[in-house]
Amino acid sequence: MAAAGAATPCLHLIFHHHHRITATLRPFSAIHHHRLSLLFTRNKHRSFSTSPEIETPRAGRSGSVSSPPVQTVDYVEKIDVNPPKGTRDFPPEEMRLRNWLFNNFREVSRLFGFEEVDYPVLETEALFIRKAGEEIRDQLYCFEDRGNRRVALRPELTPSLARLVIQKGKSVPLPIKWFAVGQCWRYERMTRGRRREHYQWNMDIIGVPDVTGEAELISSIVTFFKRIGITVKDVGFKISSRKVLQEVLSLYSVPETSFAKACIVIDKMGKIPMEEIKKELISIELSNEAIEDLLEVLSMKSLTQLEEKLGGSGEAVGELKQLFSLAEKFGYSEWIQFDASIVRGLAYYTGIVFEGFDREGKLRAICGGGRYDRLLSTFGGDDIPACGFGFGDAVVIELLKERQLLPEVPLEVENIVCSLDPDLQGAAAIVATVLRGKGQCVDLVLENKPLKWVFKRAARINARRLILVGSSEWQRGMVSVKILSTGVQFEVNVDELE
Ligand code: 4HR
Repeated sequence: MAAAGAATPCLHLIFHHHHRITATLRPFSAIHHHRLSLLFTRNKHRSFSTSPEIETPRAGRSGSVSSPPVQTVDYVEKIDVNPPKGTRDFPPEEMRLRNWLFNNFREVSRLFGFEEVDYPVLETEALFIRKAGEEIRDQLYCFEDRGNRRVALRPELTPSLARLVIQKGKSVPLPIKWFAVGQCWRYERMTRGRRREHYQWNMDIIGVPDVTGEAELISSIVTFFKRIGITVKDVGFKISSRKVLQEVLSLYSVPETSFAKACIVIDKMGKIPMEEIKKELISIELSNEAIEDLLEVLSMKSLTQLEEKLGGSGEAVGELKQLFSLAEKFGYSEWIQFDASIVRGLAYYTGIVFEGFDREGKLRAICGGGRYDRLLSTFGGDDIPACGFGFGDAVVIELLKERQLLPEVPLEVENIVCSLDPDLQGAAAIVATVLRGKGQCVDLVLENKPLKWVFKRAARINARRLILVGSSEWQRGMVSVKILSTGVQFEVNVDELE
């Protein structure tokens, strides 16, 4: 290292809070000596920390600009190489698996005629504030931005969809059939190693009031499962309707505002003690009588049993029957079962609700969805009947692992191009460009490497062909092509490469 006082310029990295790094070129002599020893100490495993007394002065600190001061350090320590708590990196193998999964999401959505959409990961907090006591609200990853706006990382995609549908207004013809695959966030203070982000696949139908909508959505998920090798032996769907609860509660003059709250409480059954559930139901003005009746209905697993209780003329039974009848036509009857205990944990569902579960009962719900006919008016828009589902990226991967159905997704670069001489690096670039122009994937060897190294790399990237650029062939406008599966080798004119 240059001696202190010498005028050797050095890259001076300043790590700021809020993930900003600035780099300035300063002469070494300008840096205080005791800090110098902390520059580029890459092998010392000191943890990175900020030093509050070292701050860059910022304009307006005394009042006019109210964003928080940015803390800086002017030494470089080895950073924590792990991603932030609860988040994941996707190195190449994981990224290939993720792309495989997402491609299946996308291909199935397109099979059903849905259009892809996306929204910002960051939304205004107000979009996600509902007053029904949902878990999603308690875990909202929200904060104030530097312009004092309350914002949140989206915990789900449906509110953004609703926002966009209202924004588009009458300019979009109904029904809308949209799908999205997006990262969603949650923030739990108590993180028992739990993840804070996941990707969710959503399909939504806006403008269809009939259960044909829900039937179509379930059909698309069944299609997806089949495509990835998951069968009716592995998973099923439990289906109910919130109208079942509505019809029971309507017998007991329960306030309208208690309905969503009751659903959120009931969704916690099996997760918290029954005594807690009852207490919470009493606190939202349900009588003991109503609670008893509710619990009786919630235990029902057959539609005939439900019909005996509620009668055959109500909407709940009617819609459920229609859905089971449509399932026969779609061909997925075996995949679905009525289960009155399914209510789902989101406040906005109004009708049919469903969830995908693994039949071994080891995993959390794989996906879930339902009808939400009144969400738009909660944002000040005109209501349009709607239904949709969310399908996370994590549980299905666990299931595939469990069933040993996880695919090998190999890296596939068809061609590896290599010059046999440093002077032919340009020629190799020409060859690679010709091939890429014809849509062929090429890994171009960018340094002079021994052939042994090239073969090893070819094997790693699963190349089918090795293209060698040697001087005698190149002088004739030719290259050597070796088919790696057979070892067959021949010469080809550069323009005739396919
Ligand atoms: C989850 C939900 C919402 C956001 C982030 C995560 Br991880 C897990 O179900």
